[in-house]
Amino acid sequence: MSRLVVVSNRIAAMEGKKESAGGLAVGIMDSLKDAGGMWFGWNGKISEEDLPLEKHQQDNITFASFSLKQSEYDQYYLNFSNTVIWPAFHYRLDLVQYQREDYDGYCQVNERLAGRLQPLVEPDDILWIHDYHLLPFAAACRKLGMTNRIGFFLHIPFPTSEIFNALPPRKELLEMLCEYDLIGFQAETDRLAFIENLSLVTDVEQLDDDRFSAYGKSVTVRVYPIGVEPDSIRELAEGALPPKLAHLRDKLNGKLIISVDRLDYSKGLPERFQAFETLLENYPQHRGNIRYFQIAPTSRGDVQAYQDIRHELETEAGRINGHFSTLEWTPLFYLNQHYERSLLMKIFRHCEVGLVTPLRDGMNLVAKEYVASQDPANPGVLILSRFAGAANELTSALLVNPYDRDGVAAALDKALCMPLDERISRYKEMMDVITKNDIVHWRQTFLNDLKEVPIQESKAAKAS
Ligand code: GDG
Repeated sequence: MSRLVVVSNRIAAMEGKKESAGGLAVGIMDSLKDAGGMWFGWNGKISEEDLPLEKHQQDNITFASFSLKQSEYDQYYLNFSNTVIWPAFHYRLDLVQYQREDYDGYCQVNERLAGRLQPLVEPDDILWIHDYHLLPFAAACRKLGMTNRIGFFLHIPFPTSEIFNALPPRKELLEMLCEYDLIGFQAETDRLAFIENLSLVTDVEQLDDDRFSAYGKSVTVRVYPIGVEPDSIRELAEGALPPKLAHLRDKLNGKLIISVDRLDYSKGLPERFQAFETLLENYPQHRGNIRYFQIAPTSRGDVQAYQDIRHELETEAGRINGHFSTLEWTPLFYLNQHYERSLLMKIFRHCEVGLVTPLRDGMNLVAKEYVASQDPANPGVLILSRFAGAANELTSALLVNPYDRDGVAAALDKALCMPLDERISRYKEMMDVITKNDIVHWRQTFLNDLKEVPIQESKAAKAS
């Protein structure tokens, strides 16, 4: 039986701590447990020596991880992945800093990783590659003569041509992507953008509804909206709040608004803080009666744009609290810390409003986690950016434009005042989708498709 080989930039540190791992890591682990196989990725270490792969075995899964040299980390991870692709794919061309040598380094790391993986892979293994760090990975494998089925899932948006055209290696990137047998996107808009971009740089023939031929290769392109694990989230959320938080909750005697995001400029945090300020200005009846918790653990702290946004938020939080706080009341708690997953889910359940307003987001799992954490008899209200992939499914959320601070403030007021029957009916509609399109559905549909999509003729010929 063919094994599954998952390749992602980082390997999740699982080792038995299932309850603290995020849904995506659990979803991938479960796929690996089903088929047996290997998870291959960076171990987070930097070393100038060519160290052997670090390997360990957990049941039927091998974890194989590599270290990076400082120059590889800089060019592949910091610069090309996180200062070119991430901002561009989130429509922030103003933050892109492109240098040809970073792109070369990015491709070389992909090639080196493919070379290290090759001896560990059997010809009938199925490879599932994750995310924007590894766009060229299949092309690197093909160069080595690997004919395995290789699928790719992009967790972030794929931009339209106005943006993608600005990337100097756009043609190379598209051609390399065509080396995958199956490409999965979060949303139909991403899928269409990929096909549009491809059609602009080369001749594309549509072979089937979702199968295309370009550059003499054929690739199937489908949408797989990623989901969460609603049962396990509900279990985590149902436990009691730790005493200190419960005390804080009881003391306020009002309603809580919660946001949880990696500290990232794509998540729209400054705009959200301003919308909250507009709420306090335009709807003074809420002053003293609500509190907004923003949890935002630091992420990619060695990229300048992430340091900038951190400073901006600290200033904004101080300014808003300075303006509106009283001796008895502080409106905004900004917590630049990482919390245990089980605690986060409990916090979600105790907050009347989930405020999720990214400027762009492939999906946004927090939106789904917030809903899945709620008490069905007394659920909170989700306010969701229409620019998150999740907005395609969670149409019963209060959908907002995150750039419109008056609109978001009005949605906050509506959410804070929403009657129970409306909250329940919106919650039920969203839970139906979250339950149907859960993480198990996501991984199973992707992997079943990957096993079944036609492979390329040239590869089939080589394999026979
Ligand atoms: C990328 C795409 C896509 C956050 N703070 C803490 C914490 N988290 C967890 C959340 C959630 C995850 O991190 C964040 O997932 P998101 O989907 O919201 O966003 P990205 O990290 O940008 O993820 C995104 C996703 O990939 C999956 O395809 O949805 O669009 O950008 O699970 O709960 N977890 C813990 N402590 C924290 O302080 N334990």
